[in-house]
Amino acid sequence: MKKSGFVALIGRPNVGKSTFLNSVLGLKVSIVTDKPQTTRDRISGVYTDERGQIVFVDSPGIHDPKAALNRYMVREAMQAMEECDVIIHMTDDKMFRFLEEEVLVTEALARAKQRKIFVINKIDMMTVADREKILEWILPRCSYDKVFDTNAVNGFGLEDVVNYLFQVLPEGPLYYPEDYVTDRSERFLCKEIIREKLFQSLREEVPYSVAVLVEEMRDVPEKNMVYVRANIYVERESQKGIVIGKKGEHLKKIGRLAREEMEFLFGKKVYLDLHVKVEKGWSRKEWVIRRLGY
Ligand SMILES: Nc1nc2c(ncn2[C@@H]2O[C@H](COP(=O)(O)OP(=O)(O)OP(=O)(O)O)[C@@H](O)[C@H]2O)c(=O)[nH]1
Ligand SMILES: [Mg+2]
Repeated sequence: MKKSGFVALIGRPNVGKSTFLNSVLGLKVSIVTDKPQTTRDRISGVYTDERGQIVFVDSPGIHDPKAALNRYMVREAMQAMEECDVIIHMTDDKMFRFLEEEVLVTEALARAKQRKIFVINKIDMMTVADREKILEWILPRCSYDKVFDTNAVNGFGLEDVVNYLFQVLPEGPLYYPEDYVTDRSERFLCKEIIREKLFQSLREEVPYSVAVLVEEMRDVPEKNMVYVRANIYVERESQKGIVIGKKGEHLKKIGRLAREEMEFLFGKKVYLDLHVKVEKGWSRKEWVIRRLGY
């Protein structure tokens, strides 16, 4: 009999949840940037070996949601937590700087009945004393079955987490085929790749005003190529100018970076057709975020 189950990655924004998922899988399924609130949706990443299958569910960082988009993000995180067998609560070296968000995470965790493990990520950024301070604060507030130290970038500690999960998960079926890595479609991955390049290169409020929708995606067999047409939505006319850049240079750069990554993903040439549109104040409107896929 094999082991299997669902494991939710929960934490404040920017602690390294998506990096952790990609590192465990050895494959990028969830986008990563140096900015908080990068991930907006739940994304499953499926890890399979001879012991069984772990379905990791990456989730948006928990924060105080003000706009409609942010409420959607936090709902996604809460749902990931409800539907899992084990919760990984991840934190990082900036915990005390963003303590209000950490409190939101621990409050949500206190309501969850599942087995919880605490992962102190970015251990490379901490002293032994920093680590102790984190544990002193967290342990009286929440009960964990186990604590792990990790560096999600270089992979330190990840194997220990996976080994432990296989110990505690129940016997069960493989939920997905053995070669399956994510529940998300190629269309979704394309939209996220474009959003990652935008998120990485834009500043201040602009990344948070960006949404991407893939309008068309089709194979062009005679050219052994994939054609992708996507719209980039921003909230204001001035942001459209920023995304396009002087003489279109910025949009061209985004397009090149995204196309290269899609070509790697699909193993063939990609023609990427990008358009920028203004959808006034979209992130604050419940009905518009739904139209944009949230
Ligand atoms: N030094 C160091 N940096 C890390 C580590 N893990 C992740 N990072 C960096 O932390 C930043 C945030 O990583 P993400 O994986 O996007 O974080 P996240 O928790 O998914 O963030 P949200 O999606 O915004 O909630 C990136 O710049 C990563 O390269 C680590 O162990 N050590
Ligand atoms: Mg993330």
